[in-house]
Amino acid sequence: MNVVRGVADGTGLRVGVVVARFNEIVTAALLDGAVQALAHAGVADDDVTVVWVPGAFEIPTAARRLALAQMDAIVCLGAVIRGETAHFDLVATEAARGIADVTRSTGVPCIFEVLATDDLAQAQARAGGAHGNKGWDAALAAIEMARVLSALPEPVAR
Ligand code: INI
Repeated sequence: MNVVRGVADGTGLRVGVVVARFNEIVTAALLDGAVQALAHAGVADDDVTVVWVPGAFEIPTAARRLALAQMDAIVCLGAVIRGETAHFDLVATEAARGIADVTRSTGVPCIFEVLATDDLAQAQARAGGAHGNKGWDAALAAIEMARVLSALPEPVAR
């Protein structure tokens, strides 16, 4: 039996982080967590590229560009908070759909950490509060997926 499991070693990996400015009080905290986790896992500072975009809706566009620029993994960070505008659902849905599309179409792992919460307190609880820092978790997931993919056989044309 062959079992593939990603190790939490980021040495030599190139990781992109796309972060939305909207609700920056939350997303900056997610970014802090992600950057700390990448360093903790051995990703070199020079191998991390952080890209700020206006809002969660714009994350997939920048993620695609980074994926095509030979990053090993992309961490996507945003915070969509219900009640701030009527298009909460549209922004949250399109961010999720767009990120999923980038990861599947490019084969580069794009980790989805766009919080979708009812209020600011719920978001802050997940960005360095009572529920930990989801940015940290997302960065470790990015490393794990990069390692899993690099351990799998190369695809063959069928
Ligand atoms: N963008 C977010 O990242 N979070 C939100 O909560 C949000 N709300 O609620 O509107 C939001 N909107 C902006 C959107 O992501 C785009 O930047 C904007 O529509 C321009 O395309």
